[in-house]
Amino acid sequence: MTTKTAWITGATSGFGAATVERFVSEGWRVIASGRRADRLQKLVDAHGADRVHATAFDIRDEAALRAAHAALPSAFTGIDLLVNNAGLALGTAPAQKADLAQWKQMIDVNVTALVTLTHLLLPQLIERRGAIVNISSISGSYPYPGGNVYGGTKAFVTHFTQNLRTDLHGTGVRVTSIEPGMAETEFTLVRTGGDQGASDKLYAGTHPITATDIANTIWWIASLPPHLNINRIEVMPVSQSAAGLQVHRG
Ligand code: NDP
Ligand code: 8X3
Repeated sequence: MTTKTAWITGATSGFGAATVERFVSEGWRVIASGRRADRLQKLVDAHGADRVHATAFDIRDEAALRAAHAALPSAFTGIDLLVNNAGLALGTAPAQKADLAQWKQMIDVNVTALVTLTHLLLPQLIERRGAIVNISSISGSYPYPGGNVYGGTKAFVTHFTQNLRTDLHGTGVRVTSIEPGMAETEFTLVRTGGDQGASDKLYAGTHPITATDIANTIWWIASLPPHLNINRIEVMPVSQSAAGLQVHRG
């Protein structure tokens, strides 16, 4: 059987790191990207350079992204699956109190970098009848206080995914949006600027989604027979559900 290759962005932590483990354990080669080179190196040390190619760069830097692609070792150049996972939320303030720089950073990573890498890889994904899995979020479907631009970026990811699917009609390329709810990773630590207490408090007693749960979901989608496409999948912990609208009486 030919060894397949996945490019997994945001591989230094959370969903991305767990997905690297799952795909390597299934015999795939993985291109693992993220900014923290030390964490990527640990993946290489654990699995070997023939299985994991680590490439450390800031995904907002288009020149660095293109250079990373151009520098792929020959064994990793045939990419069968792109997992657009790198992303972040910054801040929980209402829009009127939010930091514009944080809004722009979320758009740069969650939207601009995602479409840039997708555009770069589309020709070979079409050639190989490959697949794209975009990590969106329930925040793209359900508004919540303080979700403002983060939810907006994920609504983009969800809809871009479905538009990609339409454009790729007939190519054999599979495209999926995964929309997870509350999952315990470094997500809230990042969102709160490093407040471990706030992160622990959010997840306490909730039995949230784990990174492994999402890695298993990505693996399930990727390992389905090639005539099946999961368009979108929303995943929540049992402890989370949608709540109603709000009314202000002045
Ligand atoms: P983590 O914070 O644990 O992981 C985020 C990953 O994104 C890290 O590997 C980080 O790498 C990478 N990343 C962030 N900014 C950049 C950048 N500028 N350049 C390169 N890589 C970057 O969070 P999760 O695993 O939870 O998040 C993964 C995805 O899942 C995100 O898109 C997130 O929005 C989404 N999501 C998360 C949910 C949750 O509740 N946890 C629920 C729904 C969706 P590094 O810092 O090393 O660069
Ligand atoms: C992360 C899920 O609900 O914290 O995308 O926005 S949520």
